[in-house]
Amino acid sequence: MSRLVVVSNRVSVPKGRGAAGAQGGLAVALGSALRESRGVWFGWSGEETDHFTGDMNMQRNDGVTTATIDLEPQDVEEYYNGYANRTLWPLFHSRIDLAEYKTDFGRGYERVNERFAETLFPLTEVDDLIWVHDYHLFPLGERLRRRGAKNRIGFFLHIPWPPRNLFVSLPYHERLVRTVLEYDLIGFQDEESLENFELYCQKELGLEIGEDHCLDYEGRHVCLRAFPIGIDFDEFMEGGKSKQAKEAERRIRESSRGRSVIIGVDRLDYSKGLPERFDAVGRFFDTYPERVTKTLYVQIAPPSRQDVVSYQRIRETLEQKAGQINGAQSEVDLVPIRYVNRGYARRELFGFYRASRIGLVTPLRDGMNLVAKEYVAAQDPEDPGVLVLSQFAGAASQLPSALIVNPHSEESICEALVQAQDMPLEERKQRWSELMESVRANDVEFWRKSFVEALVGDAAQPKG
Ligand code: ADQ
Repeated sequence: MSRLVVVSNRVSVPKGRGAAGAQGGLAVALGSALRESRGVWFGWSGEETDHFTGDMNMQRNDGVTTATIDLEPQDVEEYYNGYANRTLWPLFHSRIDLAEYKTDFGRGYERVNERFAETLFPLTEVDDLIWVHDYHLFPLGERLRRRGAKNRIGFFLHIPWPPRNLFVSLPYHERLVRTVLEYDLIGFQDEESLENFELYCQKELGLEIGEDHCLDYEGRHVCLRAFPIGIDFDEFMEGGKSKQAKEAERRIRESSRGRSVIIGVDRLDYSKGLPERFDAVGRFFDTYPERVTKTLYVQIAPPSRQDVVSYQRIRETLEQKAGQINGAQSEVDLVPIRYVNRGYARRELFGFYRASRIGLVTPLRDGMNLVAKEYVAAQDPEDPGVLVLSQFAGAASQLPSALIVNPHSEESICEALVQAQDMPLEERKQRWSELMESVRANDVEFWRKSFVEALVGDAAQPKG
């Protein structure tokens, strides 16, 4: 078994299965694979240093080695806040109106990827499998190759790959894609992203791609595939049995006093469609005044990326909208929207989801969206709630039994809310069991195994 080397922007220290859960699902999923292969997880510590030295902080926790580096303030500004979060994130979520194309950002991005390569390369061994994650690190594979890495190197993109006509607005787009083609395996969340990438390669670079989604590029065999990510199903379900989960469920049930609860759980990010969702809920209350006293909308949205102006703006917008709707609809003893700016442990989320009749997930663009899958997994099989899901989340193609909506359309969301509130038990059970089957089968372990097997498996094929 080859050793697995995982690289991502940030490293979260895996604590092992069953550990109380502030850690991400990815940490749990990759943690077991890293443990089994005595692997290493490499990335930025999240800390800053005056002068980059390339010194690594190596730690071993529960059988997993993590290696992290500190970055200079200018790196963080240009690479992380800049190119990653102000250029690529908006562009890849089809928000070119928010994408900033600044030369300094591009330079910082290249510099940090070089720093990653410079420190990581001496750590690697010839037969390590290297798995690079996400848009922060597109050029890393190429940087490692330049230093002589002959390893199998895979890349997985957690966010959507944008349509070609938007992507070409990125200065030096061709250079970026050519660096991506240095990986042996490139994974996307869904078929649409895969198609967008393929179309770009065919039309802009004149490359031929086989029916097996592989191509020969500069003497190497490169494969492209969709690997839809899932939740850590077993861990999530185990957490659902905890005291924390039960207590969280009780809090919502008791305080909602029989009202039908709609829940939204999102990072505070413009890609998640929150202002549009608030408007749709406002319209729902305006259109169906008799439902106001029977409904409670709980939106949990912890702030993220606070250093970026567009994130500060969206926060203000939402505070305003929540205030307006509550101002118009509240009674002295009733407030229809609870808008909460903090995160909760996954176990508590389980309880919140379970107490809610409707899971409202309406991103304008989303690579996958794991909240949709968590909502399904948390339901009571005897009395399950209804998932209302945006057609623009990667999860939509995996969860067609949800009520699929257009997140830009207030009517579409409103109608789905009415349909969900009025849905008979039999239909709810039928839809839920179809959704649950997909969530269970396509869990994060399946995702990880499929990717790693494809990365190893393709090695058996003759090159170029
Ligand atoms: P995110 O944009 O962060 O991830 P998402 O998949 O919805 O989006 O959430 C990831 C995790 O964060 C979920 O497990 C969820 O429980 C947790 N989370 C979200 N809001 C929370 C809150 N308010 N409190 C506590 N926890 C919260 C990116 C891509 C997604 C893709 C994932 C994984 O943007 O499309 O699904 O990576 O690949």
